[in-house]
Amino acid sequence: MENCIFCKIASGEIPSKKVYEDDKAIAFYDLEPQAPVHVLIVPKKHYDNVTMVDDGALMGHLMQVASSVAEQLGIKAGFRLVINTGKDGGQSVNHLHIHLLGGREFQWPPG
Ligand code: DGP
Repeated sequence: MENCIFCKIASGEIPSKKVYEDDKAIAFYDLEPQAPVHVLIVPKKHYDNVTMVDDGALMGHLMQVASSVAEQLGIKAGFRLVINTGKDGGQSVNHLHIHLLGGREFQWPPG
């Protein structure tokens, strides 16, 4: 997808602080961290958002990657996974991504 920042990060055209990569997904630190640990798990294939995904196995894989990155980064007390979707969901980058947030206690309900 032309002019998609996460496609460019996935292809290596734009550098990122990578914590995990395989043939389907990449995980890297968020540029604007909202918690002591804030990583984005991103499929290499472009989907505008979660409503566009037609591949349940890929979604399952992304969740497994998120869980194993949490373990890799030592977030033992718990973590939060977030998929912002659309305008009201607060999505600012239109390439599906899962936020992995940890290293502090979170509130509920979210803001
Ligand atoms: P969202 O608002 O859910 O679409 O989250 C997008 C996140 O992406 C936001 O937390 C900031 C992060 N972000 C935007 N541009 C870049 C970038 O170029 N590099 C990295 N590492 N993160 C980015």
